[in-house]
Amino acid sequence: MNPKGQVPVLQLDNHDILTENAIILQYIADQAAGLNDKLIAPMGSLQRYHQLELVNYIATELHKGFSPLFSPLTPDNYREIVIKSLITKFSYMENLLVKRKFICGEHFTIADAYLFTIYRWATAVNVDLSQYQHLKQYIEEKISPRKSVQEALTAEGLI
Ligand SMILES: N[C@@H](CCC(=O)N[C@@H](CS)C(=O)NCC(=O)O)C(=O)O
Repeated sequence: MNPKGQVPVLQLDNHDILTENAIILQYIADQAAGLNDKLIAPMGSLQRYHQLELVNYIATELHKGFSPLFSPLTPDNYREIVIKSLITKFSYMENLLVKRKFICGEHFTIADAYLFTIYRWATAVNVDLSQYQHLKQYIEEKISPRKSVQEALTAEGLI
């Protein structure tokens, strides 16, 4: 379905398809306007661009930072470099969460949904994030218990 041969891909009711995490997340948030106006800030507001800054950081620095760790072809010495770099990049999230309830501020946004997914990969590929206590607490107490998160994990066969 995705000419790029990647996930995610979202097929719309009119059969059009959307790709790229950061774009699909914005689309879903904009569709939910009226039901949940807090998933992303209004178009044109500075707050929206700050939220998208975080979504982009998660996409380009964290998400794609993991990619070499999923390949059996990655040499061990390069794997070590990648792990070190990822751990450093997660410190930015930890530092934000010292002062914030959620990654963009006071409420759940698309950036939290994305960060939760990427954080879970760390365990699978031996990236030890245990030093980041605020991040761990946020994941375990604020994100994981959400009904929609549990439903999504169940639907994906992950719990
Ligand atoms: N630029 C894409 C990257 C998505 C991506 O890296 N997807 C991975 C899975 S997490 C994938 O499909 N990898 C298979 C491949 O690249 O061949 C996005 O941001 O959505």
